[in-house]
Amino acid sequence: MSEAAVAQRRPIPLRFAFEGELHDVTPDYGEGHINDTVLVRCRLADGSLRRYILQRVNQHVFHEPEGLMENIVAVTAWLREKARANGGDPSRETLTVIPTAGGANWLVDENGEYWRCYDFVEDTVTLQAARSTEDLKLAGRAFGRFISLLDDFPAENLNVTIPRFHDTVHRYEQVMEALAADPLQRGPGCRDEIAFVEARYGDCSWLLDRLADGRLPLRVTHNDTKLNNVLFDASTGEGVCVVDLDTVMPGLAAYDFGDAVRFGASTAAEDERDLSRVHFSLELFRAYAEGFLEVAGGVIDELELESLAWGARLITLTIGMRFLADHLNGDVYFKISRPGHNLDRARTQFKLVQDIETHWDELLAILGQAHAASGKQDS
Ligand code: ADP
Ligand code: GN1
Ligand code: MG
Repeated sequence: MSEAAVAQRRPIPLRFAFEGELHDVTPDYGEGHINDTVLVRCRLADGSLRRYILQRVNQHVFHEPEGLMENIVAVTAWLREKARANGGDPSRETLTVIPTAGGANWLVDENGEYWRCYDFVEDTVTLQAARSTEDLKLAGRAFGRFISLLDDFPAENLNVTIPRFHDTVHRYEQVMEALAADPLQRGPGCRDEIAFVEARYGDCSWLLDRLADGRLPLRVTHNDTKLNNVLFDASTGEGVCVVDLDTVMPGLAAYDFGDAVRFGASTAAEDERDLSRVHFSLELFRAYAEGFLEVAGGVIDELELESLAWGARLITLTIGMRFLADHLNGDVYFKISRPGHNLDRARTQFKLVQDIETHWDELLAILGQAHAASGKQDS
């Protein structure tokens, strides 16, 4: 057998240029809904253990994994350079791609699966929910910094990894298509949710209309700004590293802001079944807005500020509609761990949308105050 053929049969972790000897692997690491994440530990010569994150790209979700990996390599190189220029620590402030033994940035196995590996950012914690308003403020700073550092990144160099990802009109249409097909006859069990969505059709294009006529700027955005996609420094609490870069694409600030608050400002888990526990907390919203605008406020004008509230309203609706469509389609996109899981998730999102609508004027007022407090509002 040729050397290349032998290399192809080795277990995946042995095909990356890890330091030390492979010690063990832990599958199903973290709580993401999309990729398969494996924790790899290697024993170094001095006896200590070094950790890595190994991930298989979900090709049901990402149809062009090479374009996705090119984005990640380009964006992490950019952020590493910025960290260096700002006197920061490039090995902690962005992901570091670990090459394969052959020196490539990703690996395609014999089944056509794509694998990539990152250095584990040590002495950090991942939060599934905010422990305090301070956590949300720090998350806001981390994502605000992310957008700011990529402000001058040439967006046209990025591949679009999922077309129309946060296009609310498109997501609405997908619900209606799923309902029309209704392969598992789940439609009748979702009448209230469908009615909820239908009643909001008129809202769906608020952001896209303003992007189309140039009133809102297209930026490089993360597009998946859940709290658990930030690594917080275990001692200082600062949001040091933004992870999960698969959906970094041209987008709107409202997408990143909205996705972060729909998850972070909720008083309950995304899949909470008891809806009486699910509220959109204005206190948590304020904390995130303050952190985000403290860092990114300087590049945001009055309409973009208002768009952040629309981001909260529409991205929450959008993700609720994606959960609902996936429920109707038979749970083919998001990982589930119980029957009805995606419907439960859709319901929490719609409850949050309702809360956001009820408190709309307060949200706008908080954004205005946080922008003013950042001292960077347009004069
Ligand atoms: P998914 O797309 O499935 O959400 P993520 O890339 O977000 O996958 O990874 C899942 C979890 O793994 C994260 O929430 C985080 O806790 C952890 N993680 C990912 N990358 C790293 C890293 N480089 N260092 C430490 N932890 C990481
Ligand atoms: C997925 O990969 P993860 O778990 O961070 C999804 C997001 C949703 C989120 C809902 C590529 O994010 O868009 O908002 O689940 N990612 C993709 O929890 O679809
Ligand atoms: Mg994630």
